[in-house]
Amino acid sequence: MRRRMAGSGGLVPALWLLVVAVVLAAAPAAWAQGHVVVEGAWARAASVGANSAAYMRIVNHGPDDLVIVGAAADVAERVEIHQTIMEMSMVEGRLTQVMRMERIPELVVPAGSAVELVPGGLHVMLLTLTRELQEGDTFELALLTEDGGRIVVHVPVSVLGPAGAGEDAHHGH
Ligand SMILES: [Cu+2]
Repeated sequence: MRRRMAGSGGLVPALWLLVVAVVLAAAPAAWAQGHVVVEGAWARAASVGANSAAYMRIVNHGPDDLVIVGAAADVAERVEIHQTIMEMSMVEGRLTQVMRMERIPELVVPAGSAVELVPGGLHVMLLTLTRELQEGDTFELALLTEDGGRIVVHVPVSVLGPAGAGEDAHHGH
């Protein structure tokens, strides 16, 4: 009796280790292996010390929602996910529509769906550039996912936006 208990007790932890190893190996690789496609990425040219923003279309072909909890790039002191809000506000005694940006803690791209990051909407904010972003430059931006994964995007710098970006946006359905 005692011997049998000891035998099964030794097997269970070994199985758990195997399960944990498989999950750790599968989670980040899933995003890197084509479930997520980032299209039309670009960032606005700006000088050192100024702010800029990166835009793109994130397509999630996976079976699970993609939850982006932040972003990282070595071209700015801080990188945040922002949304733009239109508000009615009193300006010099007149009710005026005012555009305001705020940081969002997470950006969800639903399974089988896409989210557009565009000027005047969602964007990746690059706060206080540590490097000048010039037309023709490219830098690496990592989108950080809830499960600890990184989606690395090579972002070209542009003054006006990528040629044909407007067309990409219409391929939706
Ligand atoms: Cu912003």
